Order: sequence, then C-alpha cells, then structure tokens
Amino acid sequence: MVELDYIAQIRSLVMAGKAEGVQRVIKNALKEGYDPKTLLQEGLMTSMESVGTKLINNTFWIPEVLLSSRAMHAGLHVLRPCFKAEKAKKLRVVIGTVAGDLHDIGKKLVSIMLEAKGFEVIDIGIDVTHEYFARAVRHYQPQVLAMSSLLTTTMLEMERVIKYLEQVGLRKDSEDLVVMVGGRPVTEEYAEEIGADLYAKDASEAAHVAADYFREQCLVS
Ligand code: B12
Repeated sequence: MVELDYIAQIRSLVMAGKAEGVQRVIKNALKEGYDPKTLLQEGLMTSMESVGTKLINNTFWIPEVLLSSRAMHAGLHVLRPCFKAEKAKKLRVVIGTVAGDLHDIGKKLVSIMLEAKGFEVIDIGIDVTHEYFARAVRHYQPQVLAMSSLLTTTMLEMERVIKYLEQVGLRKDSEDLVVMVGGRPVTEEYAEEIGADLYAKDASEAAHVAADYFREQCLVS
C-alpha cells in the first residue's frame, strides 16, 4: 500500500516536472528498502509513457515534456548506483580522534558498530592532525571520514579538518567524501554549523545513521 503511494507520488511528480521532488521520494523509498527495479519500472518508466501519450493527444506540449524528462533523469540519477556491480564493494570509513585529544574508548565502540553494519573501518588513532587526516583520506580513499572529540577545546579541530580537506581539494561536498562527527561535547547543531554531513550521539546511532545515508544512495542494501 505504502509502496503504491511512493509509485503514485513518483508518477505525479514526474508528470508535474518536479525533479527535486522525484529525487526526494525515491530516496525515501530506497531508505525504507523498496525495490529499485519497481521504482524504475512502475514509477519512472510508466510516467514517461503517460507523458508520451499526452503529447500525442495534445494535452501536453513540448516544454512540459522537457520538464518531465528532466524530472525522470533526476530520478534515474538516484537509482543508477542500484544497478551497478560495485555495490557489492564494502564502504570504507577512516576514523580518528582529533588533534590534542587522547580519548578513544567511544571511537572504538563506534568502529565496532560500523563494522557490524558491514563497513570496513580504518582507525588512524588519536591526536590526529588535520594534515594526517588529509593524508589518510588521500591514501585510503574512504567514502566516510569519521572524527571523534571528547573535549570542548578539541572539537574545534573538526572544522579545521573539514576546511583543510576542502582547501587541498579532497572534498567539495558529500559526493566526494561524507564527513561524520561525534563525541561527548558534539551536537547536531555544531555538526551542521561546521559543514559535517552526519552526526550521531552514540555508537549504535552512528552505525544506523551511516547505513541509512548509504541506503538512500542505494549503495548498501
Ligand atoms: C576515560 C576518560 C579519560 C581517559 C581517556 C582514556 C581513553 N583511552 O580514552 C584519560 C584519563 C586519558 C582522560 C584524560 C583527560 N580528560 Co577525560 N574523560 C574520560 C571520561 C571519564 C570517560 C570518557 C569515555 O571513554 N566514555 C565512554 C565512551 C563509550 O563514551 P564517549 O567517549 O562519550 O563516546 C560515545 C559518544 O560520545 C559517541 N562518539 C564518540 N566518538 C564518536 C565519533 C563519531 C564519528 C560518532 C558519530 C560518535 C562518537 O559514541 C560513543 C559510544 O557510544 C570522561 C567523562 C565522561 N563521562 O564522558 C572524561 C572527560 C571527557 N575528560 C575530560 C577532561 C577534562 C580530560 C583531561 C583534560 C583531564 C586533565 N586535566 O588532564 C584529559 C585530556 C587528555 C587529552 N588531551 O585528551 C572532561 C572533558 C570536559 C570538556 N568539556 O572538555 C570529561 C568530560 C570529564 C569531566 N567531566 O570533566 N580522560
């Protein structure tokens, strides 16, 4: 029933030419575990058939067709990774505690929970400088960089790392590298303020948040 709702929403958004809406609905459906093939065939394909029929019947004109086609392509962009072979590859996380900070118990728990969710985790230790984080990203090419901080003084390092990664061209946005932050003084608001993509308050939430993020991108099932 809910699946039908998603399909109906995709169809009406494609017909209305709403590209962002189509992407949002497809991502939500994937996050809830719906079959990408159904979303493609029942949602996107059939809408374009209806668009074609409307064009023939003169109830749709070329500008409307172009808008619908743009919306369909936006949807395809989200679904494309679902049909790629590399989906089977493990997603890699590089994790470290920021410079000046020696706490690592929480970081280890986060690593364990991420591994249990199927991520490959490379722990680069404690007191990690921004340059060393960047070197690890260049070397290991992870999909996620996770940073931990337990001190109000060292949490400021997280922003420094993000800025530095941008400066040296290792991250423009989450499409290049997803940044996840956490630790006792870190809040969701702070994570957003410094431009991190993901935040979690504890290890089990960290694993869920990361898995949900990649399920939405169709990179884990
Ligand atoms: C153990 C401990 C230490 C140990 C650390 C040993 C080790 N190997 O880690 C030692 C003795 C070395 C230590 C030193 C210091 N500590 Co200390 N320490 C603690 C303590 C008691 C527990 C931390 C802990 O391990 N908690 C258990 C784990 C499981 O929880 P967690 O770390 O919070 O992690 C969870 C979440 O935060 C989250 N998380 C953590 N990392 C990440 C990362 C990501 C990506 C995500 C998504 C989530 C996430 O998930 C984790 C698991 O659920 C805390 C007090 C407390 N109750 O937290 C103080 C505390 C953190 N320490 C504190 C201080 C001040 C210090 C010292 C400055 C003390 C001193 N004067 O020397 C030094 C600093 C040393 C340094 N440069 O880092 C303060 C920090 C205050 C502040 N606001 O900044 C605290 C809060 C104590 C206090 N109430 O004053 N400490």
